[in-house]
Amino acid sequence: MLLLHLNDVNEASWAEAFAKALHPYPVVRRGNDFDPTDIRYVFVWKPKPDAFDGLTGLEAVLSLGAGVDALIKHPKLPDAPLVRFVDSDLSQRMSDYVVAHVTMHHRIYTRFRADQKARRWSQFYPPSAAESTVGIMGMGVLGQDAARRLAPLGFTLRSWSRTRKEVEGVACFAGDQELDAFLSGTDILVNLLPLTPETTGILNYENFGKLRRGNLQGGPVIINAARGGHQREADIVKALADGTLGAASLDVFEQEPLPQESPLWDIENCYITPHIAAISDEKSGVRYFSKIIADHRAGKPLINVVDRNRGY
Ligand code: NDP
Ligand code: OXD
Repeated sequence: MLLLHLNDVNEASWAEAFAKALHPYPVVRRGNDFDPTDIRYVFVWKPKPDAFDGLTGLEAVLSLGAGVDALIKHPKLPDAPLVRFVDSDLSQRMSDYVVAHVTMHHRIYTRFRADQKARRWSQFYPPSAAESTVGIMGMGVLGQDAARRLAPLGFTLRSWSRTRKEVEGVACFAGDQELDAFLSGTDILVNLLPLTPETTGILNYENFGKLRRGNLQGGPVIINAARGGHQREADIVKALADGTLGAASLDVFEQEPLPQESPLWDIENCYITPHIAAISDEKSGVRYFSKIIADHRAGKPLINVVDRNRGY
């Protein structure tokens, strides 16, 4: 039996779609009449403290989110394997966000917008895409997809991950010892890391100061579409004010929703979106997790299982 436990999304709609896709396998929601020991799979998003109570027969926890940092911290998370969302639809959506913001900053939107507001005719030619380096932190499912979609646009690409990658057309850096070298050649920094103790606060003033200067007019840029815990917002405010950063695109925040009193709201060269870079689409999610359940019932191994020791 599959139990849905979703908060802040339309659980009823997901349940209906799962029931259709998995029929005749039973699908239930909180409040339905069922024996918790019969639940083999629980599909969760923002689980409440009692989400896993009584689920003694669980075979897997299924995460609506690709990022599992919050789920891993759930005090009662059972010992069952944890499967996260990995899907081409999600990757496409994230790459849409990344490409939009990279190209916007590459063409120095902030400067020309300010010129327009001031009715100032001031010609300046941005460097070509090939003369601009995009550095992707986190070269997993989403980072690699972003690289694949930025490459045909002509950008010079580099990446940073825990273990070394070999990707054609991308200069691949790996490990803490190569972080500074990675940053020193980056004009536009895209963060697609998972949030772990090692990556918490990595978008900080010291690291901003290590990015390449002089290539992108106005200063280097950061784009954070991963987690708010990666960024030190006070450092971003300072760096945007003193020119250490030319601009920032932020989809995620230390506290969400971003508090009304946050100074980030009023900063001209800070581009805020409310954690919408990539949604786990219902149709794709139901297709993905239904196949995982069906395959697992048929004796096949689970895929995209989170390594709890690594934290992602
Ligand atoms: P993956 O697990 O596929 O990739 C993670 C990448 O980060 C890997 O390349 C990994 O290295 C690297 N990494 C992890 N720890 C370190 C470290 N300490 N130092 C250097 N590199 C490290 O994740 P996804 O690509 O699927 O997703 C990334 C994140 O995007 C999610 O965790 C989530 O937080 C966020 N997200 C945000 C959304 C939004 O709407 N804003 C939507 C979906 C996801 P290695 O390859 O060596 O293991
Ligand atoms: C995710 C997210 O991790 O939406 O999937 O942030």
